[in-house]
Amino acid sequence: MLTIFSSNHRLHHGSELKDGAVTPSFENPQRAETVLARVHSTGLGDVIAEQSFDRSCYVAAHSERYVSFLENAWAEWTATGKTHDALPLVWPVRDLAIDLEPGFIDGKLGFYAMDAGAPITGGTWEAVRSSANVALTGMQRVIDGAHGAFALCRPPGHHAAREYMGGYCYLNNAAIAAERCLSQGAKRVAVLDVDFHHGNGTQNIFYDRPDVFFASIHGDPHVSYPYFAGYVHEKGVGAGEGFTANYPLAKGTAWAQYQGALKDALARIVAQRPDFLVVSLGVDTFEDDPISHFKLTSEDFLRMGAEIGSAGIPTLFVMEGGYMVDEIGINAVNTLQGFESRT
Ligand code: Q9C
Ligand code: ZN
Repeated sequence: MLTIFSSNHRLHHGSELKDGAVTPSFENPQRAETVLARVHSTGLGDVIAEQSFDRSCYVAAHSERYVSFLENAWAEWTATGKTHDALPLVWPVRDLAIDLEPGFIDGKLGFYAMDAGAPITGGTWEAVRSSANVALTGMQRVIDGAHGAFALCRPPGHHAAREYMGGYCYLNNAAIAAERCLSQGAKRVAVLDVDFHHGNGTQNIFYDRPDVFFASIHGDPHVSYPYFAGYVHEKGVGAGEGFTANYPLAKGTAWAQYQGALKDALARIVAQRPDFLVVSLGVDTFEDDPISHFKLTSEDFLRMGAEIGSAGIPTLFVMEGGYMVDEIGINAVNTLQGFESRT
């Protein structure tokens, strides 16, 4: 299987507000390097660099003003004399003004963020743009006839919604890839999100649409980040009603319970007869992940990949989360090898 990788990911390494303290982000450059090393050591296939794509590819999944914010945030932040990573401090919740973009960077950061987990540094935009281009390059290969490809994206994307960042995510790489399929003539696309955390951003982008079916298997939001999305009753709205499926699972979920949700999600995806499948591949469902609490083993990722492969749909895998850096490469590549074993 072909892998797409950009060394520009190294330009982004920030801090997050976690447990009441600002600390180096769990989402660090070593993650992508560990996965890349495993791609090489297992002989998974060729590794190529990303191509560049027009800005309009990002605006297909995000608002114009949000993309402009991402492009300009660091310059606006440093123009005020600040030198640390930019993190938001105030958010427009419930009855506050949610439609008026503030004119000053401190306000914009809260306006365009769901949490203080997506820092903006001097290299963030370049890394984020390259990560989206990695997904677009991989998607184009699949559109052009490859049965599978692996977009080794970093930063990840699935918490980024049409108009906000959060949870280490800025541009929604999986959603941008799905939009690419549609702009290239596909009629229907499915996105399967197997990251431990609910893919709230992807759900947000496609919630009112029937052309992109979205399924997410994740820690129950009653007790797990992102807390405010991912419940079973969230099924889409308007023309998109019935085109979102959520599978919240309990703390401690192991393969036996996970497999049932995965089979159900894949059966629903196959029933849509999508032209392409995008998999948001987070491996933070691993038993030793430091910020999650499912109990999948490294062998379970082979099984997960095989289940996905049995759907028989041309598939782009997009790297999302996974924070146990010693094992992230094994678990990600096991999923891809499991997929290939069924194709
Ligand atoms: N104690 C992804 O996996 N922090 N993002 C949660 C819980 C946010 C994860 C802290 C986790 C975001 C792409
Ligand atoms: Zn995650």
